[in-house]
Amino acid sequence: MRIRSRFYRPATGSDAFTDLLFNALLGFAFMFFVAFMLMAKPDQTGKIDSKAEFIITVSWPDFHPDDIDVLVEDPRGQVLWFENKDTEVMHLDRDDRGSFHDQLIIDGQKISNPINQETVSLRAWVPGEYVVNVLHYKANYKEPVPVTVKIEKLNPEISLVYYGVHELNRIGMEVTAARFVLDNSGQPKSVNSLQKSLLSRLGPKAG
Ligand SMILES: [Ca+2]
Ligand SMILES: [Ca+2]
Repeated sequence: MRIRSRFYRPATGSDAFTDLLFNALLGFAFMFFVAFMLMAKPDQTGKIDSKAEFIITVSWPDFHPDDIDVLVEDPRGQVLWFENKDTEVMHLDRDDRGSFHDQLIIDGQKISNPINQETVSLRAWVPGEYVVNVLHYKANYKEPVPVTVKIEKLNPEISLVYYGVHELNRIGMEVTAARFVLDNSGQPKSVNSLQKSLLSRLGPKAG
């Protein structure tokens, strides 16, 4: 690489050393660039797919320390949850763990993000039944936690498929908030809350 060609002089011992130094600097600059690119890689968590067809929002009171999880089974039997945040058609934005890891540093000041929310987007839909469960993964109090579940269809305009509040009061408690069937045109039918455990199918890590 003739980077120094504008300043060409006959090569001397010190020039060879300068070349070596310059190449080493280039190497460092390249490594720094690569490291920066890795650091600057956008964090996919918290991102909502703007092309989603349906959004499922599970939330519980601000600043509450408990960890609640959403689990969604699609018509093909695939289950989306914190151990499996992506399927072909569904995406979970993040595993909100209550107040754990909710501290932010803004202008040198440590503040707590009050929000407790997990959001599932359905990028596409397939006909059949979806099951939406909520799980009390970590409990800190004996009092029940009110968990709000909202399911919205986004296209062609936002419409509510389901809205309800479910109380969870112990570790491992799993509740089916809603089951709904999408017909061949993507229209939600027969919304109900018949209980169905998804956790029992997910192996020893669950609970
Ligand atoms: Ca969670
Ligand atoms: Ca939180």
